[in-house]
Amino acid sequence: MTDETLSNLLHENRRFAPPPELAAHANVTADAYAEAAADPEGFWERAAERLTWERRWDRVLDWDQPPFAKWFLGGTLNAAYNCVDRHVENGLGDRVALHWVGEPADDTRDLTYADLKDEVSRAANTLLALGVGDGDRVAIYLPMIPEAVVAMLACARIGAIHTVVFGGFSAEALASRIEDCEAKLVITADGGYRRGAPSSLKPAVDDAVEIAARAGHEVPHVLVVRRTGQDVAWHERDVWWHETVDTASATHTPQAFDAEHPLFVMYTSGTTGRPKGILHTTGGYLTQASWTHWAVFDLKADTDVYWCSADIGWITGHSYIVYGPLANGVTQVMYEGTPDFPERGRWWQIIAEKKVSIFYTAPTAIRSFMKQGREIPDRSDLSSIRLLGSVGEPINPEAYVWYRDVIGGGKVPVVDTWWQTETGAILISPLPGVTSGKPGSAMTALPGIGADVVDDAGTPVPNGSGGYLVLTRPWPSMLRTIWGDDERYVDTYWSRFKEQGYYFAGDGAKKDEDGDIWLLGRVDDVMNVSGHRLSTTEIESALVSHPKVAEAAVVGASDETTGQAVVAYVILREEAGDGGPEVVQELSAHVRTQIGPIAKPRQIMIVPELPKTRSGKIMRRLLRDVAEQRAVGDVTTLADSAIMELIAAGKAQST
Ligand code: 6R9
Repeated sequence: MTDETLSNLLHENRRFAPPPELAAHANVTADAYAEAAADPEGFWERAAERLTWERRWDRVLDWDQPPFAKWFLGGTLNAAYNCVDRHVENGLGDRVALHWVGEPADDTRDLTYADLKDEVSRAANTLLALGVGDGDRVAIYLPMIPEAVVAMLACARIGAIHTVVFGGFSAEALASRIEDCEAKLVITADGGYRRGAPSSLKPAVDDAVEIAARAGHEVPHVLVVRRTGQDVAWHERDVWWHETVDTASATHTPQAFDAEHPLFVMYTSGTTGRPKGILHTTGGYLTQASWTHWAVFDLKADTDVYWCSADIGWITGHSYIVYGPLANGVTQVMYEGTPDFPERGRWWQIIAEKKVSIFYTAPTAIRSFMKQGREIPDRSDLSSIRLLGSVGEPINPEAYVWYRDVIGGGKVPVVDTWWQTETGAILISPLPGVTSGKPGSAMTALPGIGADVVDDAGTPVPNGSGGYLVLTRPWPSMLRTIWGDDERYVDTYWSRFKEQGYYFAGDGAKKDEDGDIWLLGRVDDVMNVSGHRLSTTEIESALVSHPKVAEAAVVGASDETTGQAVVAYVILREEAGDGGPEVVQELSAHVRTQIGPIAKPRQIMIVPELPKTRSGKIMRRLLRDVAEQRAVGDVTTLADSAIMELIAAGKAQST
């Protein structure tokens, strides 16, 4: 990428210094950067000491055969013991681990760390009785209920490898994951609650197990939690959770496993082709998930109440609901439902009621709240909040400032955390007691992490320029491979900058004049308009900075004259009405003044919704299909597949 390419980005001069009180007591100070730079392995070794190991490692990092890393060689530990038992042994058994909030009003459950230890032990004994053991794979297809956490930890406790599949995925998607990792057990529920009504899960599992059987893979058992009480078909392979786990012994002695013992496989979609089973192992993953959770959120486990709104079927749920927070022994909120049920203020009511102090969510959620207006959160007392986090997509400066002002009372740090399923834990983020945050920037690599922005040839770009985000050093929670496909692992992540030995993240990024990093979206989201490279994020942020716009998605559609042309899909804020040709003109002019004439959209479409994956990422691929007047491609990973029909039927306004 050349300099002019992404040079327009964001005339953003706002800075938010850490609150002095927070900085004075921060878990991590500026010294950490220098310490880690001087000795990254020593730095991670100290982070690993925050965990309880049965046997200490002999060597921190084995990078003798890149890109296949081994961390904490010779060390042994049990992840579930670290997340549960050790807190009970340390006298914290009565501390609430999960304030679980069901979607139906008044359906709540509190589990202490002692409760969790009993539940996980019972579930571990049940899995063993079902013939699941060390190294076996278990697929988990559950709603956001405590049993999902228990099931994951029960696997970890006995050395079984879990693969959590988001409850909204289809039977086919579930089947392909079951087949790919040859799961020996599926853990599911009769159903879950979604917007006030029970929605079934078990029929999809029944279908998936049959699809897998036809492909030659038999699943011996399905363990079923009764959540909604709805009728389910029953097969010989099925067993009820309440008839097995609830009656099992609560005594189970965890065994220590090798630091490199596989902990889980998380499937993530590539740009094309089959989903990739990203493999994470035990010691390095738990070290970095727990250290980053403590450092980036400045966690005070004795007093904080933490809430991450992600689903457990997403990597964020793994690292920042299950492994990081529980390894750190904090009290957290876990919520089953959608943000707006039974009313739009549901999240804010939960924050007020549980006195949540640290809240972690995604830009897509923030933008949809912006759209509804601040009156809704303003009705709840959000004064308990002392830190906010964002993950999943670049956060537009306007969304950042709204989040900080409206949810954070204009005074709390916002940490914009960049990472991936593959990275296992946060790699680029402000440190809340150190960094003066810039709205829209994930700022700098955390201590112990090597990140850079390079050009096509792999040479670091100067400040003020854009290119590709790379990771220059191995890190403890890095993926170890793609399940069953080492070659695809090497090709996907390590071949683009082979010579330099860099990990290719697939994201475009820019270093600003201070050297701080701005993420610009996936590389395939970079457009080329008349030879100028433009990032979708940049134009989306310009649109979102207009007072009438709630959310925007931009794609590059092929264009006979310019190569690609900018096509924008815009959701208006409620007070802006339905829009009309004047609004479209106004938005077009706004982009022109914010970025320049080159970025002016060829077409702006006002739409009621945008197509998103379940983890909140906009599926620009589908919007590109509409923009290029093609039949819309595969919609199976959409959270709501009806949205594409709405968009196709929506008012298309050309500029
Ligand atoms: C954790 C997670 C990874 C991709 C990543 C990037 C985007 C995540 C971001 C961000 C800008 C951030 N992404 N966090 N982009 N700023 N703070 O989201 O994992 O589902 O694997 O997605 O998400 O494009 O490459 P995953």
